[in-house]
Amino acid sequence: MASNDKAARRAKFEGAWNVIRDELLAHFKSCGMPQEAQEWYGKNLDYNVPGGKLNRGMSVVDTAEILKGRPLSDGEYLQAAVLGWGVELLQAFFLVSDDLMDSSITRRGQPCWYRIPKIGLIAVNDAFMLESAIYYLLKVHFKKESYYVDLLELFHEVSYQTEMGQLIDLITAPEDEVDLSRFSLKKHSLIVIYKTAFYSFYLPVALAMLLCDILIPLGEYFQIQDDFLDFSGVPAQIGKVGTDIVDNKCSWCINTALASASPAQRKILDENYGVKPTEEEKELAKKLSAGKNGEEQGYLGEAEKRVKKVFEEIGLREKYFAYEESVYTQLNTMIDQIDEGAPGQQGVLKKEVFISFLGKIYRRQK
Ligand code: DMA
Ligand code: MG
Ligand code: MG
Ligand code: MG
Repeated sequence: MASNDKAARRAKFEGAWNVIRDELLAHFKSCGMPQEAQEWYGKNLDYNVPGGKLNRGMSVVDTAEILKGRPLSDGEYLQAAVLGWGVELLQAFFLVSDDLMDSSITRRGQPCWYRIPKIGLIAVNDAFMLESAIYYLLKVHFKKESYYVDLLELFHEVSYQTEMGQLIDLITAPEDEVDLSRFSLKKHSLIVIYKTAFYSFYLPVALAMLLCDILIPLGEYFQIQDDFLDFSGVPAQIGKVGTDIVDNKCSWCINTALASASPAQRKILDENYGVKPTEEEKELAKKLSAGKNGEEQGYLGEAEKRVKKVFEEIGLREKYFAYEESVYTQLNTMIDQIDEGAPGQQGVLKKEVFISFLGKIYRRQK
């Protein structure tokens, strides 16, 4: 990546911070907070959030683009940037408190926040407010998304892990009691994985995955296969008797059929979809299967047969095979666009993972 390109990406990400910062301050003001407090909160945000390298925050946006395989739309960019600045807010929350606990002097080339005159221990509450800002932003920008709870849980879990890491960091190294026998590389590894690795490397990529997961379209394809096999598969092959038609399920098959049914076919579907076999049909099925339970053998009632006939007339099988080939091509394109990074680089997404997932389900028969 050219360095000016990198600078432009950074400038764009910083531009999103201005929007996000204004949103936070406008909400704070709308709660009736006095002018003096608005200034305090504004200084807290400006001093502690945007001054770092921004690697963590920007990697949410970068990963989202890699996963999408194309530039993000304006709306997608803002959402990715909110998650990115969420990571930076989390980092700011940890750093303000870390500096207090470590009795540090400077951070990012300036005095630590708690050492600014009049701040002192109020920095504890300022740190809490940086953390809470994350959840305000998530609510505003993601409340309507299906993965909103996943985002909340991810931030909560990673925060908890980081706090565990900070605890073992602090109690392994009490400032007033040197005892090197407490140390070991194993202990060190545990400390650094918990206090740094989860929130710095795992969190940004995991957030981007929630935002635009290739595993979501893959999972969608998998379920459409399941719907189709419910109609087309025989019990000996799929290991179960399909019940979607009789159960009135909102399956890929009925919805695809409805999209191209003639009025006459539509009438048959309306009258027969979701209609259970009659008692006589069940009896007949039992007889035909010579005492065995007819339902387990997959004998069909007349209503279900009529639905299946319409599915065949509509060419559902051909439509399914066409869908399968097109989704397969699309998923392969998405996988191709995954940037694996330099060999040995940390935190990269290996194409192999997705190729193997797709290979496991492509053209599956059960
Ligand atoms: C940093 O550990 C961990 C968190 C969660 C901020 P540290 O105290 O070694 O960091 P620094 O050297 O930046 O104070
Ligand atoms: Mg420290
Ligand atoms: Mg520390
Ligand atoms: Mg350190």
